[in-house]
Amino acid sequence: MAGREALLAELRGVVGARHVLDDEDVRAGYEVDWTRRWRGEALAVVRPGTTAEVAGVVSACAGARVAVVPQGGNTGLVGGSVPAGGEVVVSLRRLVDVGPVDPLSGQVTAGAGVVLADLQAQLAPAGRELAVDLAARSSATVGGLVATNAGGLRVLRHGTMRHQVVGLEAVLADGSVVSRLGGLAKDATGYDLSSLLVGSEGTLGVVTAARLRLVPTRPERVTALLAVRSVADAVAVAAELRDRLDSLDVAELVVGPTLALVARQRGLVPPFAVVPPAALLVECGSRESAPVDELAEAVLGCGAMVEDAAVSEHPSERARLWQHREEITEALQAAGPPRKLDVSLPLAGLATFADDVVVRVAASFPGATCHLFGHVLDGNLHVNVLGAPEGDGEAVDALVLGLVAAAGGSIGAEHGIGRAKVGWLHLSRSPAELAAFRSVKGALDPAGILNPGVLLPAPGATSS
Ligand code: FAD
Ligand code: 2HG
Ligand code: ZN
Repeated sequence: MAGREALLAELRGVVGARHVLDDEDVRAGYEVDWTRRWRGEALAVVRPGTTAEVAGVVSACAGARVAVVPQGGNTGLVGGSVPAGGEVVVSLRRLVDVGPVDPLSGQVTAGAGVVLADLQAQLAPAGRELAVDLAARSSATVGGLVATNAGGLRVLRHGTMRHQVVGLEAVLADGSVVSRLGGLAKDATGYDLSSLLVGSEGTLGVVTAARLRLVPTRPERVTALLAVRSVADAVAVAAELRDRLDSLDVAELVVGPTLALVARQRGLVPPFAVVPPAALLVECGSRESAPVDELAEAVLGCGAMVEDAAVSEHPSERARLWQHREEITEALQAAGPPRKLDVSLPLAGLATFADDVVVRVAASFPGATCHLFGHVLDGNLHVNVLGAPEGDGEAVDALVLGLVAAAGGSIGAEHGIGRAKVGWLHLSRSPAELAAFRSVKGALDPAGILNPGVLLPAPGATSS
């Protein structure tokens, strides 16, 4: 207890008393994750306002042998952003500086706490944007997007967050600061620490700022919701549209039962006479005029695979079409809680997996239903299982992730491993890879104070 009080006093000295939250009620929102499956009591929540303060906080915690949980918008879906018990939560949300857009390099530097939607709003006058977009845009932060290597809705065109990061500034476990914010497009001077931190889920360093590559906005947009006959046809149609349309930004799959669920839960009316076996939400963008004819022609070229289509270039109607895709996570949470799995498959095996997993889950867990949707051209399916008998959650995960591994897929496509998938990492990573992971972790964080129990099992009780 004396150690706790001494640490709190030191933390107050670093960030100021009002940014050390140790009151139970004030801490509460930082202690439970978005899914409400993961929660734990923090020793305190600390809100540093500068990189130097982050370094001071990490040093103080390292000195006291107290673990640190970095937290951004707390929208993560694998339990990596909340404490297990006894850690200091370091909220980066006050690091909200956005530098000027460099028109020559097309880059910007943003603080870790900048919320994605705010960043896009600040970039808009320069006619540029970050290429990563996702439904959690009004809360997810730059630091969280980097730390999870977030994917989202535009990966087919621009890649994941990794591909947008030119360099990072971060605080390492000993409190030292590493910084690569100079914006050099080429830099072959050894290990790429920035890249190593991307997707490290707060286990190797606390990201304080990112130098980001931007893309020109394509504000003239056309959106279509296409009814297709099967997941196999959805894959084929999406690939056909990608090959025909330079303007294609988005191709999102929603299977029929999931379309019906989101409509029911959110009071939406799908724009089809009957709910199809699967639907594809596609969107094209242009700087001049919405490529409506181009999209229509390409869709017609897909022949009988597309049974029906709702198309619009008008913002309010486009937003209505998007609701059938973007509101799925909220709808599942309201109907659930669901067992949430985020997997990727080789594209050639995606449809077979999608068909198999539905049948196998229903057969093994009476009353359970599989809801499938995702970023189809990335081979990324979100598998949410509703209605599995109480206590069968781990068995559901085992069945689904076993099928994924057998099909040559990944058990974690874009949400990360967090606490939720630690026990399954061996299905996607070899013993040699896991040993290398442990070596990297041991070298950069020998005392194991950065997010213990996330991504890799905690080596021992280092968290308090
Ligand atoms: P948090 O949830 O706060 O943290 C996530 C992880 O990053 C934790 O391990 C945390 O410790 C670590 N972390 C956070 N900030 C830092 C930092 N500054 N330095 C080091 N580590 C840090 N994800 C996708 O990839 N694609 C999607 O399409 C998508 N859609 C979503 C839709 C909804 C409705 C919701 C709720 C979530 C969605 N997500 C999606 C998941 C989530 O939004 C992303 O993982 C996002 O990147 C998390 O950002 P955050 O700021 O909320 O991070
Ligand atoms: C999405 O693509 C997110 O909407 C969330 O990655 C997926 O809720 C999910 O399972
Ligand atoms: Zn997703």
